[in-house]
Amino acid sequence: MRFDILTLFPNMFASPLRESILGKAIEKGLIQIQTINIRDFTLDKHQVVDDPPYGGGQGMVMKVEPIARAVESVKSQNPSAWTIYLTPQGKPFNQDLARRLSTQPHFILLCGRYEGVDERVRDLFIDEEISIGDYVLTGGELAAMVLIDAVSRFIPGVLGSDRSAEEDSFFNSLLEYPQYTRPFDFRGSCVPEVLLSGNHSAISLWRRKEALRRTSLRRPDLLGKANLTEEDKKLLEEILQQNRREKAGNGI
Ligand code: 4FN
Repeated sequence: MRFDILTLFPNMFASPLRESILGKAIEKGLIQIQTINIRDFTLDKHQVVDDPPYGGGQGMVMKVEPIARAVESVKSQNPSAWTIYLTPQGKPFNQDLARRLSTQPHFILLCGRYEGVDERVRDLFIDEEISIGDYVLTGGELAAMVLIDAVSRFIPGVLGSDRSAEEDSFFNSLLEYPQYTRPFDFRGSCVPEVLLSGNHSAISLWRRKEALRRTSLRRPDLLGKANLTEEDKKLLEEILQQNRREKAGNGI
């Protein structure tokens, strides 16, 4: 899988994408990441990439011509590269979208700066607009890195050979269960006994219940998407009953 990143700040991408798992994936040739400086595609002496907006108003807008030439330079090598603009106006990024994108071999990722791009960039060059969340950023670069990280995990071989992005699919739609490692007793705070029991089915059941408990408490919206088994529904009922008892015990 190949990512061509169109940005005014190519140096931002150097370290974050070359450390750890993604760094290994690049070494193995599983992913290729190239940054393209939009400024290199200007034709004027001062290499101007921004201009004030028609109609007035605050800030600057990214000019269409340098972006057009940068996109076309990639497309001349591969006309079917999928071009994504990272923007707060895009469809919300999530794990389902990351999985769907992971079937594409080649992306062009356009990162905005200032007040964003001239609208004609969208009309003429963008296949899909994606947002990583509802907050104000200074640019689309960090959003592009989030997308690359989440999508690359789905490529076979990027995660260790003993691990795939879908392997944890039984748990993928839920928040994670609590994890512990040594020591058993840290300042009087101990590891739940079931995890030391060696009883694997009891451990699985405990983990499933804790994952369901956390999800129902912190992100009940995620339970709607999870395909819950009859066993899960029983566990959730136990959790709700437990919560009710605790409330009654505390309040009265
Ligand atoms: N952001 C909002 C409303 C209006 C503007 C912004 C904003 C960077 C070029 C876009 C932000 C968030 C998630 C790209 C935000 C993303 C960006 C993203 C992004 C500079 C113009 C800008 C209502 C969401 C708070 C700045 C809301 N995912 N403008 O952040 O690129 O990809």
